[in-house]
Amino acid sequence: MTRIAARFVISAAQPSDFPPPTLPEVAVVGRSNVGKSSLINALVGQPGLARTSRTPGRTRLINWFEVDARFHLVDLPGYGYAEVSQAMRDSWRPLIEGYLAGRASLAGVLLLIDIRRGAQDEELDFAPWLAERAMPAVVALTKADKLPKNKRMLEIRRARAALGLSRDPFAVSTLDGDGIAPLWRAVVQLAAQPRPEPGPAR
Ligand SMILES: Nc1nc2c(ncn2[C@@H]2O[C@H](COP(=O)(O)OP(=O)(O)O)[C@@H](O)[C@H]2O)c(=O)[nH]1
Ligand SMILES: [Mg+2]
Repeated sequence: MTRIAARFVISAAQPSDFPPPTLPEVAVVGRSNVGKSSLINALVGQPGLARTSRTPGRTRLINWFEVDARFHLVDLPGYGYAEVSQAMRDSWRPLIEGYLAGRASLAGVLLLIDIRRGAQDEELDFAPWLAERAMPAVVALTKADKLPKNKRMLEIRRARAALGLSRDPFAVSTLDGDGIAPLWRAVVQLAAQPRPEPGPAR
């Protein structure tokens, strides 16, 4: 595999800090601790690029990474972590939803779901929200190494049915690298595909 040149661009806590929408973006979305940062590192092959954490709910910032000077991977703060205060969740929601709804350069979303938990309320709400906005999305089930291969297949089918996907979600593991290469190809495709109706510039 050719080496991918990825670098950290900027962190933002509010829209006024977002970088200019110069490159197409793929936003990585999912519950806190689902493996967003680990997956970004695995996809670009740079272990220390995005900060991973054993303490769920720590990231409150949106982090931009530039990939091969062609597109941005965007690490969004995780939702749905119970031990985070209501006030903090109230401040996250407008940031994340504002980003997703208004970012002109957003080419698509990579939605991550822990393979052992499957799609829950947040994902079941989020999938139609994306569909209503005609937002291209790729779904990946993370931490596949936690399940034997036959159980993975079952969870792939279950998530596909629950979310009404037109194709199987990817099953990936950053631990053993399973599924990373095919997911990477899908992410690159997502980034290369212009959106039919871009929203207002932000
Ligand atoms: N077993 C396993 N653990 C993982 C995998 N990916 C991430 N983790 C672990 O899950 C925890 C949360 O990962 P992180 O990437 O920080 O999640 P984020 O909060 O969604 O960004 C860390 O302890 C990771 O080491 C995986 O594929 N397999
Ligand atoms: Mg993270």
